[in-house]
Amino acid sequence: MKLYDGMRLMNTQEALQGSVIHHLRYTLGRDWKKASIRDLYWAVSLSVRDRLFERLFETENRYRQGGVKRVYYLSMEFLMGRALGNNLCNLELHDTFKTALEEMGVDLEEVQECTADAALGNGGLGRLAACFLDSMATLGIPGYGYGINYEFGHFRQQFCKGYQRETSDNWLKRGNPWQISRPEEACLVPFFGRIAHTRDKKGDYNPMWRDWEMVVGVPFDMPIVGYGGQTVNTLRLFSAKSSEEFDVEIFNDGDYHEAVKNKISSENISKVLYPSDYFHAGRLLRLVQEYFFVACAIRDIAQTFLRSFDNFDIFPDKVAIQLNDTHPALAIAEFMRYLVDEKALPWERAWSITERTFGYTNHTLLPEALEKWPVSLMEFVVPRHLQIIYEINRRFLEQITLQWPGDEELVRSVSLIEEGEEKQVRMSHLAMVGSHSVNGVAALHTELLKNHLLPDFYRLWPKKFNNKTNGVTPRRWLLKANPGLASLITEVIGDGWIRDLRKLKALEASAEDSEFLKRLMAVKRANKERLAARIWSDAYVRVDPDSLFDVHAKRIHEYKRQLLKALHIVHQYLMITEDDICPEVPRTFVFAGKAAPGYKVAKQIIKLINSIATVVNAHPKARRFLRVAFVPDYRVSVAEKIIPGADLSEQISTAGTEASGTGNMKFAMNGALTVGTCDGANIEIMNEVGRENIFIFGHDVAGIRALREGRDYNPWDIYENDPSVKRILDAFSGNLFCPEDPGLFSWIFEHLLYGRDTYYHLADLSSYLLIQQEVDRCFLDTRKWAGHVVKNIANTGTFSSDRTILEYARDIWGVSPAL
Ligand code: 26W
Repeated sequence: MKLYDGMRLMNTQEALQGSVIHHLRYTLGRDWKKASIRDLYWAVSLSVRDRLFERLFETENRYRQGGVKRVYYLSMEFLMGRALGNNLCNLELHDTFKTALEEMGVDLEEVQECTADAALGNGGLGRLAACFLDSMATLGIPGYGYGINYEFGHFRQQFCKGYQRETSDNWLKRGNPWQISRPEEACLVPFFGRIAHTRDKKGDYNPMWRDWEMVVGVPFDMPIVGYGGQTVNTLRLFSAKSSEEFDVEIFNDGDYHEAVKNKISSENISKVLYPSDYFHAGRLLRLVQEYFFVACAIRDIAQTFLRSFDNFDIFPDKVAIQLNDTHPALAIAEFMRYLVDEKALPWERAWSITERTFGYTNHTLLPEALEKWPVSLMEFVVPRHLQIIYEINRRFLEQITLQWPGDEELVRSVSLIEEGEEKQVRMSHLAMVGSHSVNGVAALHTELLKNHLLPDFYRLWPKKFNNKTNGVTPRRWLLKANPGLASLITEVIGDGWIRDLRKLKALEASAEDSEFLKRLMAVKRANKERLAARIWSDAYVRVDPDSLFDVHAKRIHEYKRQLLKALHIVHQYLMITEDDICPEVPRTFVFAGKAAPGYKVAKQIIKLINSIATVVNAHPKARRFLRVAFVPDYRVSVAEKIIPGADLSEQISTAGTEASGTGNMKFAMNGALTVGTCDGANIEIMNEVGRENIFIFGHDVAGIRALREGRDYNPWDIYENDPSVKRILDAFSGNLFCPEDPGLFSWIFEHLLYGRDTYYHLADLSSYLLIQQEVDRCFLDTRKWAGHVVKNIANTGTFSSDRTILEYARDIWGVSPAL
């Protein structure tokens, strides 16, 4: 026994080479001489995985022996990206492996490039979850991700005549060396059925959930290694499989059921990630997914707890569950059902345990993103949970009425059930009532939550509300994505920043050091060359690395205002072609991002940008100063290439709409200057780097509110009074960018002028154009620009997800590192 426990794999070059050959021959059955690049990827990954498992067992022993409190991060999305490079980086084995493979004639970079991203998320929310897993493992916090093992991840994006085309992402087609299935820990999840209103022996009401159908949830574990390799946590993703019973005809009860018959078969549950964020469509399969996932998670969490403890009263001392938005909020009802129905706990005790266990994070203020489920749909899918939600609500409203007798308006506004033609369950209310903590993801966002989105709840429980400004992991977003910058930083201030990003502050001492600034800009230049090559291979646009790389990369949404960026480009183009004014600073405008397949305006914006690119890039004069490139299929691995090569980071959402943003942090950390509105974490970035090192423009939240409430936003005035605005908009109605398809973009003219522009593009346009002139002036003075770059990098320390996680651990979870 002792011998096995002490077993250690060697990390010398020879040992690594031996391990790769061993896996090629004996795990994969491949002859070394005939191995394909994919075979090599597998062999290398399995060799790395062996090393992870050693630490995984060690970590689990440490946690069990310590009887530690565990954190479960429940999220419908985990945008992990590629695993191999990140694991090598965190194990500090990258260089050894690289040389070991080089000696064998294998290029590690090429091996990594041949693999798909794990794209189990849409954008910010999913990537935040991935950064959090990295930070928890790095800090030695016993934290587990729980989610769905979608067979198809986020769709792949292609452009066809400038329009977005979606193709499916069959990322598991060739297997996945990083996933270990655990069929022995599969769990059974009941769905559908009805409630029998029975009584127990004492005559008390004792409802029974009957005639349900079972689905099996099979866990797949992905090891998550922290930097330095001491801790390996896991991300547990569930796949749905049918149970024998499930195939029985079940939808035979009325028209509604008939209509959805065959639509849901158990394998479909984990088939595909819903690709639309910020829009709650209320689809049956989505509700089924949400329930399936939380039911698996709760069973699993309870099982783990019961392996070490037997008294549920200490559950909140041993378990914290964090809800990543409302998508997993049914976990609250499921946990209550588990405690009351399966463990026979009295309601009050169960409720107190539940409340002390859960925390809820809100990630968006947009009303169309807020989840509400029709009561009828819930009754169909999870009848027992609906009953429990009603009981939670009854008790909650009773308490409200006691405290504020007669305040009907308050009762209606905080109720978990929205009355109306179709009664709906408000998932954010369920999440808030069932949690001891509610947090926003940036200071401004939390203030808006408290005072505008949820003022009644804030009045009820001011202490529940708290802010946790987002962060990003410096391991993936600096050390791995930008090795040139990382080694320069390490050379100057040592490598302490990798674990403690605030140490970057020490770089400020070099802000005046010409030699350092030169080297810094040489790193940027090399990254821009790499990016230029990528833009050529992926977007077929030749760009000049000496030009200013101006980047807008994120999901396409009206509130993020890609359209405002487009207006700026059109303005520049018209100045060159009509006024004969040539910009002093040539620019390369880079766009990247996907539109939800059903979001028509967002898809039109993509087409518009591609059309602008076609016209601008072909114009003999304009192309000397401007290039426009839309890089297709934005994903984690592409972000890792784009962000280090950016000079300018566009964070131009309408004030009060972007909860936080995390791309803004990644760009600043990688030495891009930000042009941004007073929105989300931009404000905190400004406070950290200093007002003089960032380009802030446009209306702030109060200004936007005044426009909205005062009804004095008249875009026509702006159009009539500002000739450059008029000219830009006329270009859209005049078919300048769609000569072959007249009228294609006239909607933009109408959209922005006829009062349907809820994101106030024209209100911010003039200050946006002005600040861009300031950007140009600054860029011309290379030394000054470089100084700003240093100030940015040096002051992004607070935006490490390590800081964020330590705050969650301290304020919400009550856990500490178990090292
Ligand atoms: C129901 C469909 C749906 C799916 C996803 C609605 C809403 C979402 C997410 C909450 C949207 C999202 O990703 N929000 C982003 O979360 C990031 C991490 O906190 C923030 O940085 C972004 O500002 C926020 O838009």
